[in-house]
Amino acid sequence: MLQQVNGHGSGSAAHSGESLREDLQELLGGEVPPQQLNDLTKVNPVTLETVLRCLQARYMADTFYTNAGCTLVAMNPFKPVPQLYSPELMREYHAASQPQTLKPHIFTVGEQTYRNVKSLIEPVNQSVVVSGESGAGKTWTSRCLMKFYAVVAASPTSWESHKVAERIEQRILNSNPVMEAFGNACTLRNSNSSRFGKFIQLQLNGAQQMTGAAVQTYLLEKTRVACQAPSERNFHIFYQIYKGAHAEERVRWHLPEGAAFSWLPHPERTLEGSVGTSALLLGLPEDHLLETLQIRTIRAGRGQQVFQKPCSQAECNTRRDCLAKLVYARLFDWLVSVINSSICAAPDSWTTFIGLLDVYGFESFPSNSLEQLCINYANEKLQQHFVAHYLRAQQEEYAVEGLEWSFVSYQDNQPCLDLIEGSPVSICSLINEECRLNRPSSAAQLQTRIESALTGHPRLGRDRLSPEPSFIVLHYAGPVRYRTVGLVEKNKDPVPPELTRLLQQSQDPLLKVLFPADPEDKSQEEPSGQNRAPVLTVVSKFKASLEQLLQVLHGTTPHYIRCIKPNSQAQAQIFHREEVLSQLEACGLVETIHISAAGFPIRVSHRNFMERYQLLRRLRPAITPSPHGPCPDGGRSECPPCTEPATLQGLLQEILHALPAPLHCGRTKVFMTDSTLELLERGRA
Ligand code: AOV
Ligand code: MG
Repeated sequence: MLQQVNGHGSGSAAHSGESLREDLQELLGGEVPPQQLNDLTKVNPVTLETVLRCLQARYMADTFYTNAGCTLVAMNPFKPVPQLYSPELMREYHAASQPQTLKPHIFTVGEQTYRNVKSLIEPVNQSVVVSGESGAGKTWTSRCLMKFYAVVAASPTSWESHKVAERIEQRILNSNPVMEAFGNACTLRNSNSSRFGKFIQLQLNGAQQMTGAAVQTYLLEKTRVACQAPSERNFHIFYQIYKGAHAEERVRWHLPEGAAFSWLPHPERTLEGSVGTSALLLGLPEDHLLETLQIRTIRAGRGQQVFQKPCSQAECNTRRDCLAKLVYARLFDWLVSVINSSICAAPDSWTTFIGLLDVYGFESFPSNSLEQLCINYANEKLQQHFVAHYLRAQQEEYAVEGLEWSFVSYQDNQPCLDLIEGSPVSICSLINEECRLNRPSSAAQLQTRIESALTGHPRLGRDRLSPEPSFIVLHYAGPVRYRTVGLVEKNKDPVPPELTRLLQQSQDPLLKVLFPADPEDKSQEEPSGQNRAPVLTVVSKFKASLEQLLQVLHGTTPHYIRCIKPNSQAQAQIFHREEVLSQLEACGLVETIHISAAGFPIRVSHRNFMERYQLLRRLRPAITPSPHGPCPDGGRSECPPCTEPATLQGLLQEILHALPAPLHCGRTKVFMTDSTLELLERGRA
């Protein structure tokens, strides 16, 4: 399996194939069959250093996937590896009687989830949570998994229905490039960085064929439309249109060859006079557009009289940017709804789903604002889901069920979440409070309040040398410094009602759909002071949508893929130990391996176990006699919630005696490893 390294690493990262082989042998204590390296639970002893060395050796030998107990570690190859994603290989994993025995791959996870939707694993719906920092390979992984399901869950044999199935699967896959065009952009970390979160629910019917899908998106980074950090870019779609338009389209869209646009960063070009063109393209009268951008309408005073107030140059610019963000955000939502209506299955045509979660990864830039706070907050939430679901719940359940277990301690990120979203005081609550108070010097006030209310919090830091007001959050994946200036305004995300009304008057067919006229709208102008409606802030909305997502995830059996970025230059064959180490530490991989190595990931209620494996009793002679005795607490009479103790006990005893693999009976559930489940399933089959 270890091939000669065919590239050149840099500096200390470089390794020859020979020394890697030696490393691995030393690590594993002599000549060990290569397949044992496939799972980090087999590395002995399991420490950060040994895990790191094993991953490095595998990476340099072009082996990018490694099991780590319940999770799959996916190293980004940063080069094309087409043979790793061929339809033939997909079919091989699909056809395997025990896919876990093949080389670790995302297809193993794909196949496992696909089999689980029909098995006794509770709950039946499955989810794959793909995590990792920006540029680690989450979107790539999700795309490959979708292709995998499109192949293995393709439907039926008859030509008619095959055509229908193909259409649906193809449509689902085709939605990817469209969404990436509008929602991805080049950042300092990743040239195809997802600027929105995505949860796609692949819907399956009783015969496990994909009948449709539903996409849910989370918080598009719409500020990018009007403003990008140095060396970053706007959403891909603008460059694609610019490059792909043919002559006639260029005329129609006012896109002359070599034209300059201030929102599309390009080093050589400068801008300048576009109101007329904008008005034309927006289907609005030029004077009306200009007036709305330049004059603010407000109501003030006791009688709520209407005033018109000219805007300063800076205010005009803000209104212009706001208009662009408004149009783009509605366009994106509309696009998602169009995609959903073309791929969604009829409610009665599916029974189970496999959910794929691909969100924006953890980010830390030289300057970080509300966008990064939300992105990193989402990543904290997902890490907590993992901690709660796997590291904590798994171990607590062993205790409750009466299994013998020595507790493995782990890094809990709850304190960081308390700092960000907790009550009564947290960063989010303080930002929201400043929005509500609507004070002129909100950034300074916010800085003071964070310092007075939260200083001393174990996850809050301060950069005393920082030239601007800021605070540091010590995230699970590393510290991030956030600028205070701009947070409150971005959180308010104010949309002057005149702008919406302006767009409602557009003659453009698409804008008419995006901004339908609202006959009920009486609010002709912006109310002032006390009359403002309470604002539903960006973080409040985001928090609510994250909670909804976690609810969905809680109703599924989760599977975790940890994408790791081997270097920050996006180069093949370079493994930066420090960078990988901090990613391994951040996600608690070593603890995960310890718990997985000793644990029993499969748990089935007594009743389900009975129903499914009853028939194995008749097959007893077909099962090899056991080298080990009965389970210590297996099926004894003290299984109170079991409805049929005697029968269960009998069944368990028989199976336990016959099985060459561990099976443990808890108070209400039977616990086992993947390999035991596989064995039972084979017996059944
Ligand atoms: P991300 O989704 O984790 O970042 P991507 O999935 O976009 O990262 O991966 C970044 C880049 O790495 C891709 O554009 C590919 O060039 C390369 N890459 C990733 N996985 C593979 C693979 N398996 N084989 C070959 N190349 C790969 V972000 O969305 O920024 O958090 O917001
Ligand atoms: Mg991505």
